[in-house]
Amino acid sequence: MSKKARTSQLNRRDFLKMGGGALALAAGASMMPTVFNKMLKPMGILSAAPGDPDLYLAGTDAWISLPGSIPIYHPDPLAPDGLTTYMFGFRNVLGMDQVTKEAQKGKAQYPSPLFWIDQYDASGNPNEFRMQLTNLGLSMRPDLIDEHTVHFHGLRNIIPFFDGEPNTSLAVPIAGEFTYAWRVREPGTYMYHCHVEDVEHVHLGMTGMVFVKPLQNGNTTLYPSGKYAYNCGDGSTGYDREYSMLLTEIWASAHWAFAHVQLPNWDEYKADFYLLNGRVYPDTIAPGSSTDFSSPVNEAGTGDMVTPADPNAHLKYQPISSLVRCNAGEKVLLRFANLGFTKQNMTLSGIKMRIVGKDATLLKGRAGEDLSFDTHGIYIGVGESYDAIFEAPAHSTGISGDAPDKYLLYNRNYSHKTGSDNGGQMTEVHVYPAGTLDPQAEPNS
Ligand SMILES: [Cu+2]
Repeated sequence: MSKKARTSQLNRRDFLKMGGGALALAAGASMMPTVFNKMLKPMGILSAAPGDPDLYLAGTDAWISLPGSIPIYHPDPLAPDGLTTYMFGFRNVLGMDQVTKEAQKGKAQYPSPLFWIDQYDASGNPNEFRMQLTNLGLSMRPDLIDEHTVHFHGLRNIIPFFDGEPNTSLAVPIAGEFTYAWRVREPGTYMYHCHVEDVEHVHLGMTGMVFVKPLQNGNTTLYPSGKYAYNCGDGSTGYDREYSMLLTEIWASAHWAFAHVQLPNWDEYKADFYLLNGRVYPDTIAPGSSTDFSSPVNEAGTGDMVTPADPNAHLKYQPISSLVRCNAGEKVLLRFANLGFTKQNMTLSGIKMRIVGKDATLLKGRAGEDLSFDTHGIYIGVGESYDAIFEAPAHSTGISGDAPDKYLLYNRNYSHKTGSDNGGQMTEVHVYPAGTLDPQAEPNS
């Protein structure tokens, strides 16, 4: 992604004219007095350097589709046709005019948009990533005036101001605007989520993944693709294709409760659905939309999410596919993260994975010793991330012809896959004969 030129400063006269806190109201928002007081000081400081955002998220609500039936909660009788489950979430509104942006209220996606950042290079190109956040309110719950934030989970050296934890920082009220600015020095796999009422807003769906790309990228002498998970120095984290694998959960009655102006009792938490990138198998292997957050593709005219072709129209607000496609001999990076409330084990049957990173840290010791390891399955705790690279095995040409060989990637806890008739955290790895597929254009494609 190319960096845009930034207008780094409001001029001094504009700043004095508007006054610190008044900038919070620049979008024409009317706010609760308490919210205004809370935001007064920080907004004035931040808005001195607005710049163009690399990504523009809007917090709102949504309906998604999950299979099966759980009387009386699922499908929710209030859900629009073809959809089943009430959610909170984010939506990428980059490039939309004000009217189109506001029309996205009630049209969040799940999980939240995937995005990626180049590692900050203090001596070279200063790469500062800017994420603007607004809050469109909740279409189903006009009585709830919850704020939203973005907490960049695992980001080191962050100042509280950009941390998204609302008690020590600030949060964005309905119609408010705030721009986060990050310089990330540690490459790896991260996640993000809203931190307001975080059990609620995380469980209701305000969760997504972030990749930080290492400075070593572009160096083709260590690995031909020039793409690496980390600054490994030896090509050991080189890969040809990469896939986010975000693990989350849905407790149907809690989602029903929010749609029906009730409060769930979180003591009774029991997930009904275990999701991979916001879907359950076999929806996980259905095609997805583009993940290029810098030029989001939306429905012409309305700015709504694009409706997938039949038979996948029900996945309109669940745009991320988990189908792994690769050529024999290629290296594939699986970026796992868990933002559910339960530890999981993801197992790849028939192919060894090499775990090269954990929690955005290369698995090398202080003296450079190799701490990576081979495994078929990896336990992923809540809030943890793992980077796994596998080499696609030879294709069984002669037995399958040109059809891909298929391997399963699944949660080995079978109770998380069956129960009701949902399929859970499972997807497929399709290995094609060498040279069949073009190079990957963007993650998860
Ligand atoms: Cu929120």
